[in-house]
Amino acid sequence: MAEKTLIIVKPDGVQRHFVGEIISRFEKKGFKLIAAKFMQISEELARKHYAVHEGKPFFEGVVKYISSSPSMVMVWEAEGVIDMARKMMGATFGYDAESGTIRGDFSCSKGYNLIHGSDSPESADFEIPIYFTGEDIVEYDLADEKWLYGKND
Ligand code: IDP
Ligand code: MG
Repeated sequence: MAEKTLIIVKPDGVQRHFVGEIISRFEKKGFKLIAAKFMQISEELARKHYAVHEGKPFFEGVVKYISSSPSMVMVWEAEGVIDMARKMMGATFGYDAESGTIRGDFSCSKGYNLIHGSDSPESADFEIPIYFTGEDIVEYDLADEKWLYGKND
């Protein structure tokens, strides 16, 4: 089974109408969507998700931001998806992120940066079960997998 990552279109991404744009970029890249839930993340789940940042100056702010309005929460799968998705997202702050990345193209804010993506396999293993049960994850084959990965013989 290929690697999985948790991707969230954050409240500013939903409010600014970027759900389709972001899904489209990952689809075109060739990632496989295996779970999705449109939901307002509770303060409790936000605290759990960002527990690694507890005690940092921005912790309360990011908890408030992420629970302030609905988000599109998803799991995407591909070989090497975690690093590829992070590259496609760009650097954490919109004003630092390179053009061509999601944050670089559409965000110029510090805290409000449109999207979350797991930063390591360990983070993905911790984050995915916060939002999804095993039953929510849909395993299936993409018809073009052999073309995507060049395993055509
Ligand atoms: P990442 O989302 O690129 O992995 P992290 O350092 O894990 O960045 O921070 C988690 C989230 O917390 C960021 O995406 C951003 O929304 C928010 N954040 C991080 N640092 C700051 C800050 O210095 N000020 C305001 N918000 C911040
Ligand atoms: Mg992070």
